[in-house]
Amino acid sequence: MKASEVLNDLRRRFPNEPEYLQAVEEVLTTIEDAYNEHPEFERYNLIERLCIPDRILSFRVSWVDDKGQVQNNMGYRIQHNNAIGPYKGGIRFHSSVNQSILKFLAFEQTFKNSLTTLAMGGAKGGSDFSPKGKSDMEVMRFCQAFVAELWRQIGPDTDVPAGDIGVGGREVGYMYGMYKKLARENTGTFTGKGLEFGGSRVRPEATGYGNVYFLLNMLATRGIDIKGKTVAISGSGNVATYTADKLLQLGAKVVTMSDSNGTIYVPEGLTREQLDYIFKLKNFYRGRIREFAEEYGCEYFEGERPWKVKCDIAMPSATQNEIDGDDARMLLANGCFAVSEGANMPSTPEAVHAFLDAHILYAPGKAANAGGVSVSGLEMAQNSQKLVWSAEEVDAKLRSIMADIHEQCRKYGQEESGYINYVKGANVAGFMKVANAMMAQGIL
Ligand code: NDP
Ligand code: 2IT
Repeated sequence: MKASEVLNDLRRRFPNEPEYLQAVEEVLTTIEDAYNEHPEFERYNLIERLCIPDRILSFRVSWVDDKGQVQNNMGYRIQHNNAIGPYKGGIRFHSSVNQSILKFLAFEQTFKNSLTTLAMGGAKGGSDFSPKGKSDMEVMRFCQAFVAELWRQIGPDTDVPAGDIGVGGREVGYMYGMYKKLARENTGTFTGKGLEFGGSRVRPEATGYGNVYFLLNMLATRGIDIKGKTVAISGSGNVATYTADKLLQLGAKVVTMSDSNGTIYVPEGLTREQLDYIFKLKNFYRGRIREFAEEYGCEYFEGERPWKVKCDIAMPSATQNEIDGDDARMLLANGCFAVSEGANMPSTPEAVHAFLDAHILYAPGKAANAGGVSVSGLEMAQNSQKLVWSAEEVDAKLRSIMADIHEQCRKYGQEESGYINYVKGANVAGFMKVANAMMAQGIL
């Protein structure tokens, strides 16, 4: 089947999975030329096999809340493709989680992991459980119940989960503890673990730092210095806070952060003390970003996203489809010349086209946020070696991987005019590696 026929077929078969179809459509429309150059791919029906996950595990997770009530959530693990290495990808705990969202994330992860230069296949998992407002004990009981079901399906060379929205160091610790008890081994089947029990230095920072390193590579193609630039960030979780941290180190001005209730606006740029406050607010008190506005008396846009403020650079770091066509046009009208995605698929197709048409520097998540899973890959390597690398060593490897990903995007995405279409570059580079590995291994 031709790529466009596969897409139509998937639309017919999975009509209720809009996020999955959105992610697939973007990839299939950009790899079509590369695909057509290889008639053997069509003979092996490669695209369809690459779009449909290897398997979808879904299960009920029952746990007891602090009031003694029994709660039931859905749990999932989507093992999308393991042509180049063990299944690998995060776990998301959020009330919005459903099969479509996890399928899009597992699909994207396959291409992202291919770009990292490391040997990792793609997967994603999660639950419609929300840790927000839950006690530590409730979160622990939920994580244990989730893993009591999942543990048989994962392993250090089979499938290695990690964090994502709603899953940070606390949740990974609880899940890994339960996994270890059941599997009776210490081979590090989760990444994002605490430093005391097999975690890697720089893993918490890796997605945010990696995104800034990717941005620096993009800016270098136009001779632009990051120093003094105004950056709008969305989110205030793991990715957003470490993006802001690195930007502050480099002398950029971070003017917004947000959560699902609203956006804070600090036109003069966050200070180091203010960023530390946000970090504590979110990680220890598990509070709302509104509380920052109350503490520092800055502007707060209730129920709004950051994209109406004047900025040079936007780094969406919250969730999918958080920049729509209107937001994108507003950013462009305000002079934004670079967008580097910390979140997965934060821009709608209309927004992506607006950025590409305007020829700004635009990095899709699967390239720009690959630093997180890259350092997860380095955590797996350290666990296998039973060694711990220094922060300097991990950070240097992260920088070099992000530069490598940038180069792959340039190689496959540079147009005759010189403009680098990072969407095309990332998709074609990610696709070719997985496709060649699948061809070499036969029909499975
Ligand atoms: P966190 O849970 O640490 O933070 C998520 C942030 O995004 C919070 O501020 C949260 O606000 C906000 N958010 C979540 N859902 C929504 C929503 N529906 N609408 C508005 N705001 C929302 O997650 P991460 O920082 O880990 O993840 C952020 C993004 O980065 C996700 O897209 C994730 O897939 C992606 N990513 C994460 C990686 C990682 O290593 N952690 C690696 C690569 C990509 P609130 O508290 O109100 O929910
Ligand atoms: O989207 C992602 O790349 C992640 N949530 C991190 C996955 C990982 O295995 O570290």
